Amino acid sequence: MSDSSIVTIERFILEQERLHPEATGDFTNLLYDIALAAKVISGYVRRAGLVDVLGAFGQENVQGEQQQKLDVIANETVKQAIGFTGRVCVMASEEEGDPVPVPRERNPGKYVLLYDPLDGSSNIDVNVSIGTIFSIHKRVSPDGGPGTLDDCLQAGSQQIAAGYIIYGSSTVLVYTVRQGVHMFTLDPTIGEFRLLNHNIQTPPIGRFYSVNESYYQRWTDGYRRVVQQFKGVEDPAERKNARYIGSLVADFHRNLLAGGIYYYPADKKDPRYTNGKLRLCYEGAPLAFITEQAGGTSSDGSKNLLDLKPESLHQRTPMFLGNRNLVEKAEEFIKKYDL
Ligand code: FDP
Repeated sequence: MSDSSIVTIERFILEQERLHPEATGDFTNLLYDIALAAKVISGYVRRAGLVDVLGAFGQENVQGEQQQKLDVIANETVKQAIGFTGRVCVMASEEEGDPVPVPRERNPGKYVLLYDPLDGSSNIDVNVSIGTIFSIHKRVSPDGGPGTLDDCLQAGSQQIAAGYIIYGSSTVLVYTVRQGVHMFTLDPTIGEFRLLNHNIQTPPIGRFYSVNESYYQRWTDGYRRVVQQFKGVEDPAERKNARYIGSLVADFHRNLLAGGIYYYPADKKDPRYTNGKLRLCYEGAPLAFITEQAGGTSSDGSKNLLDLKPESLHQRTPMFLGNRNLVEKAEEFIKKYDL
């Protein structure tokens, strides 16, 4: 048995905290709280079909999308696991219209949590991998008072941590605190996340491209050229393999480990998606932060996603995530044909 097989997330996070003698432990505990929420959500996902958690909830979320029962359960789980601890001053969820304040009876803490409780939820009923994504900032509003919208609307470059949990063939938690990207698997026999891999670097050569090509007719010329490039239309040596699950965390995770590019373009025909479908705060910024730490990069077509300061909580943005050379190649085409 290798040593890494007995490193739990608690031990790993604690060892990282020791590198910062000034740390109060609040941040470490916030990461534990997230791991706890992940275990609870994983429990629901694993029992899907056995208990009544599948299917539509019967309401639309703030994005006008059908909420699934598991979306609602996951959202409540994160709120319950984190809202009462006094470690955050405000939260923002993809499933909620406004920032989620911490309960009145709790002292607001110094951190801000933004999260997508269950990404890819349209896949729940067909047993495809889904995920939770999170992003942590330090508050910018004065200590002690309630958190504000400004705390939530910070550029991705200001994140102090980001991560995701993928509920797939196993439950895997990936996170970064600006010191590499680390990956843990939930061991169901002991109920603990165990270290699987630390300091993950994405392979230098990207093997995959991931995009929903059924929207080809709705893309600008630049986005079409990008996909032609990855199909090897001009130069067969540039061809990549296509892989698209349609569940962002799963698509991102595969490309992080195997190398590749994920992209979700702007849609020039559907007025809801003129800036693409995915959200900057809950999807783009945290995944951009992780990809950057793993040696990749991100873009909205011309700017690094981490440099975008959101103007609203649920702002959407086109996005490219993955191997640096592939993202730069995509930017080149957008610049040449669209700008
Ligand atoms: P979903 O609507 O199932 O929640 O976050 C939005 C998202 O999933 C991503 O996980 C996924 O990559 C994308 O939508 C899939 O959208 P398309 O069906 O338009 O490709």
